[in-house]
Amino acid sequence: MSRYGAMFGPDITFLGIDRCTLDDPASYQGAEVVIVGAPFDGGVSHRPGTRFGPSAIRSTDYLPHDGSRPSLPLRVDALRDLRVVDAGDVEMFAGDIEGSIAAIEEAVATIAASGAIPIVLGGDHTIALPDITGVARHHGMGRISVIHFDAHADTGDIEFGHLHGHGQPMRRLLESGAVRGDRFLQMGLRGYWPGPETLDWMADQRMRSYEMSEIVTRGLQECVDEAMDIALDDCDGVFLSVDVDVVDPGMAPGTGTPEPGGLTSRQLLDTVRRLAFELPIVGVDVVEVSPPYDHADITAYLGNRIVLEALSGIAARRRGDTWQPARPLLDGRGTATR
Ligand SMILES: [Mn+2]
Repeated sequence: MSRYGAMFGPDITFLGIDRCTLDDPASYQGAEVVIVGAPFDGGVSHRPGTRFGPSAIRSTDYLPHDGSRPSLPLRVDALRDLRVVDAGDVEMFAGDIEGSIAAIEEAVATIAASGAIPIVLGGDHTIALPDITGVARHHGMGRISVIHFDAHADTGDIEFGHLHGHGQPMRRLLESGAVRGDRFLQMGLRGYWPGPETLDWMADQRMRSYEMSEIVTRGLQECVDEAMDIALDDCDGVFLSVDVDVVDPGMAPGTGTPEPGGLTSRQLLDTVRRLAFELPIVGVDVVEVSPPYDHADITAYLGNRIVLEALSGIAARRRGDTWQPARPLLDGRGTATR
């Protein structure tokens, strides 16, 4: 599995954590999480640029890249409490969609087989197919649920004459049996795609999709509670697929297919943290960060924080903490949260 090295940005690791090489199992032996970059934007239907996403997500921060990030709400330091390493970017030529899919699937399957949780930095959403397939190869076809944050359903069939692209991975995952339709949860859909035929197909699969109007009316918390119950029913793990365009373009402008009216960055970060804490996460991807369309690194910062919230949630869960979202950080009586 070749590395791009400094192809789409400097060859650095996520916030300064140790690096590993997937061809050298000793370099990630015992790791609990392995981060890998998928700098691929050959599947986009509109604006490209996500090949620069992994570099932006790894490096965009105003704090030193010192391999330490103490979380204020969870009081863990995930980059230290977890054994987390960065495998660099998988070589993925934008003009070779099938070769790229095969390459990232192999990388993710290798990480999952080692016992570590893969966190994949995209890249366009085409990679959800190999990301989730790679994890399912280890945990069992149909044995993992997916919680998918996105403005778009990504369940297209044939687009532009092709089976693969960033609008189709979720259909391919259901067709292959990697994921059960009735364990596929979508949050944040909105706008004007897909049409009735595709929605009928999704309904036939027993998918559960929370459109933004339902989320706003019922409240995000209630929808997430319900989604978690479904995800945990007769499944062994949960894959979290986060398309940054689930967030409103005002808070995530750097993306290829922006759709107005999304979640706030605050809502997404709180939810990712909670899901990573409460669920047995077996894999994560963060996709569709497109730095050429970003402004003031807003979207790159958000991508970096999504990864940190997932890591912090996983770290707190492994420490055996109890979920206490409303506890004070400092209570004014001389006590700090622990
Ligand atoms: Mn999307």
